[in-house]
Amino acid sequence: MLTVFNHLHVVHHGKVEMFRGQLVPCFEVPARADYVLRELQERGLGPIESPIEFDEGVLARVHSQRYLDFLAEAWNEWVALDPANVDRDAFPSYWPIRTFRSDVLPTSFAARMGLFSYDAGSPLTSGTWQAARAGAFCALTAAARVLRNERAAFALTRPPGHHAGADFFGGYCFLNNAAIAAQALRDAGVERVAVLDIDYHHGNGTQAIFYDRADVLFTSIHGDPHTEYPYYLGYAAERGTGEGEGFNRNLPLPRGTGFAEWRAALKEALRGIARFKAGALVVSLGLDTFEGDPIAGFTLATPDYLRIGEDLATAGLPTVFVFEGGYAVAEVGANAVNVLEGFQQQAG
Ligand code: Q9C
Ligand code: ZN
Repeated sequence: MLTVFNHLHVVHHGKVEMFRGQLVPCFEVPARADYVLRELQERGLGPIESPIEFDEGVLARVHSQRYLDFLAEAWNEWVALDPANVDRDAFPSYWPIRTFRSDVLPTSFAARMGLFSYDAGSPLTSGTWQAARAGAFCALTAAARVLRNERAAFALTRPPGHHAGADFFGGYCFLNNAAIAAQALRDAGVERVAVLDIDYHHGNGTQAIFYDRADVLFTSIHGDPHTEYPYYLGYAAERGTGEGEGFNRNLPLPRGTGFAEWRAALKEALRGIARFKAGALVVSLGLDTFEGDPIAGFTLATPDYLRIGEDLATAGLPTVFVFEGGYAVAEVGANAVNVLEGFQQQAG
């Protein structure tokens, strides 16, 4: 399988995130992508290419312009507040929740930081914009290759994307790579695109982006948000709105779920995708469903990921895989590549 690797991922390198009142070392670290790259090379899964450049306007197909403008300048503004900030990750301190205004764009950087985010766990760093922008291009390159008749392609990038909405970051995500790839497939003429999110955490950003649309089916299998991040979205009753009603599908599973139950949910998700008659599939490939993941609660084992890849291939669709979460760093390579190899063997 073809991999498109965002070598600029490394310039997004958070030091700490807020957890239970303390700043703790980041879980979302550059080594994650490097382990996957090494495993791809060792197992000779296929060619590894670099992203091509796109016009930045393509990002505005999914994200609001004022959010993109904020992200592009955020680090400079953070350092302008205090030169000593150059050695500190940027975090929000204020959020405009219910009854506050979000139509006014404050001059204050701190106020805009909160307007465009929803948690204190997602450090913005000196290289965040460069890495995220190149990551979006990485996903777009993978989509372009699939449009040119590659059966599947893997966008290996970080920071991840599926928690980022049209105008907010959170959950370690800044630009929604999977949504950007799905929109590119639509814009190239694929009439119906399915996005299947198998990260442990609900893909709230992707859901929000496509919630009122019938041309992109969003399906997510994830930890029950009653107890799991992102808590405020991801419930089974969320089915889409307006024209999009019936084109959003959440399959939450309790913390502790093992592979048998998880795989039954995957098969249910794939039945829905088959009914939708998609022309292409985008997989948000999170590996934090692994039993050894430090921040998640399912119990999938490394060989299970081969079965996942095989099941995904049975959809018979041109497929773009986009790397998302997975924080058991030493095992994330084997788990990711197992999905891709299982897919490749089944697809033939
Ligand atoms: N101290 C993705 O998997 N909260 N994002 C974790 C751990 C945020 C996960 C708390 C989890 C976000 C892409
Ligand atoms: Zn996750």
